[in-house]
Amino acid sequence: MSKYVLITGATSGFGEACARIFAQHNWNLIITGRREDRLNLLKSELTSEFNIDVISKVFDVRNLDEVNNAFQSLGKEVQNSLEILINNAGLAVGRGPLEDGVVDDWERMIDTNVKGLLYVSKAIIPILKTNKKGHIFNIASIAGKEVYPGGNVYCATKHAVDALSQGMRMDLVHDNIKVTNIAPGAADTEFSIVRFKGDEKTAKSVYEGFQPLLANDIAETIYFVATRPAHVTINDLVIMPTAQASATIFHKV
Ligand code: NDP
Ligand code: 8X3
Repeated sequence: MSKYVLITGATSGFGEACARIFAQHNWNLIITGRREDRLNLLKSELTSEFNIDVISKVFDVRNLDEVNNAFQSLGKEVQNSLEILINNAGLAVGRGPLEDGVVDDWERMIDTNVKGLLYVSKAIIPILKTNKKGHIFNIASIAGKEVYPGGNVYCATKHAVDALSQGMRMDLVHDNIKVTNIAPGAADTEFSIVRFKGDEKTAKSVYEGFQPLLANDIAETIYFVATRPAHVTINDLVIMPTAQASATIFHKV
């Protein structure tokens, strides 16, 4: 049976682009997210175009029971062929000084970016260990390498992802499981629309005056890393728009 890649947050942005690129290379997919309509559309498009198996699982990564139920129902054959987990589901909500922060925004970010990634990893790592090989990609951010004004809680969650990538690598080195931390700079996905709660004007302004990364830039990189020889692991990648030098320094025209 062909190999499976499991992608969380496949309904838009990096996750959807990863689904497309792995499908193009004949990988079977397990795609997840909360928006069932989008998962169904992607599933029917990729199944018919590439003649692959696409399993879609609708759940919220913040809900431990939903995460465990989703993966308990994976068949043995699928589990045996699962090679890659892309921990991508995540979000920023709000940007501003800590004292003005909305507690519910903080909880959404911490519960999704940190606890959700942990729940999914805990469910999937035993499968990879049984298979005696695997590759976990954790989508962190430049916000996991640097902190910027108003980024406080989001940056903290992405620093946590960076730390978890390092910790997983140590825990899994004896199990032939690769762990790659991916840290992108500004990428034009639905990220800013979500961050600014539907305020399209503010979201658009984030990407004005320079060429941001596109979702496919990240997907291509992940596919490249995933297809290195068995003895080669790329541990940690910072991927920036050419016009971005740091979390806060942009060349805008
Ligand atoms: P998008 O908003 O386009 O995609 C986010 C994905 O995460 C969606 O598929 C969404 O699915 C899923 N998701 C969010 N919350 C949950 C949840 N509670 N349960 C399940 N799925 C969830 O943004 P990006 O593609 O840009 O973001 C992907 C990752 O990349 C995130 O971790 C983000 O922090 C990170 N990142 C983004 C950068 C950028 O500039 N765009 C730069 C660096 C890192 P659904 O809503 O259907 O549940
Ligand atoms: C998303 C990029 O710069 O908003 O992680 O933190 S940034």
